[in-house]
Amino acid sequence: MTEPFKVAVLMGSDSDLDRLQPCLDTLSAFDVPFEARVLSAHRTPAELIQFVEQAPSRNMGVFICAAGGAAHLAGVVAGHTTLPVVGIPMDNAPLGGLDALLATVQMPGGVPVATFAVGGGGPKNAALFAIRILGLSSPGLAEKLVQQRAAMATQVLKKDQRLQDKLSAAN
Ligand code: RP5
Repeated sequence: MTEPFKVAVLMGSDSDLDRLQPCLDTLSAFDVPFEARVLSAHRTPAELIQFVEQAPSRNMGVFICAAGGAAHLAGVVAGHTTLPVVGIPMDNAPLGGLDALLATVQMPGGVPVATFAVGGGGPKNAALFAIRILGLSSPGLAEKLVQQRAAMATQVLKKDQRLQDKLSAAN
């Protein structure tokens, strides 16, 4: 059996970790193996590049990069690999993440970074997007994604039913 691809989850600082937790939790919920590292494009550039260059030989399939402020992490990673790179801009003070969003999303042509939302569902969606990429070569993961969507729809329909019941009771 071939070894499943791993996801490399990089964060620019340990101060990003709490907000990134939904990303790690989602990968765990799908049983997707990952390595999470604190590596900074600015503070540890040599170690970052070494990690990126070794990633294919260590069976990494996708990078997820979370950084705030002058967020160059995802872009620098994308410049050193042909693997897919997913960026999560972190919502740091004082600019609330707009700085990181623009730094992550405004990549020059030829160096793509799939950029997700600041805050909210961004970290979770980044994980789900990475899982969708890996699902292309894993029927088991693709099936789990189908189940996840069905479970989400069931939850929403239950909420709708509760609303309808409440409205009927009020009239
Ligand atoms: C970025 O700088 C990190 O991703 C973090 O969001 C931000 C601040 O880092 P700390 O000063 O909290 O270590 O590189």
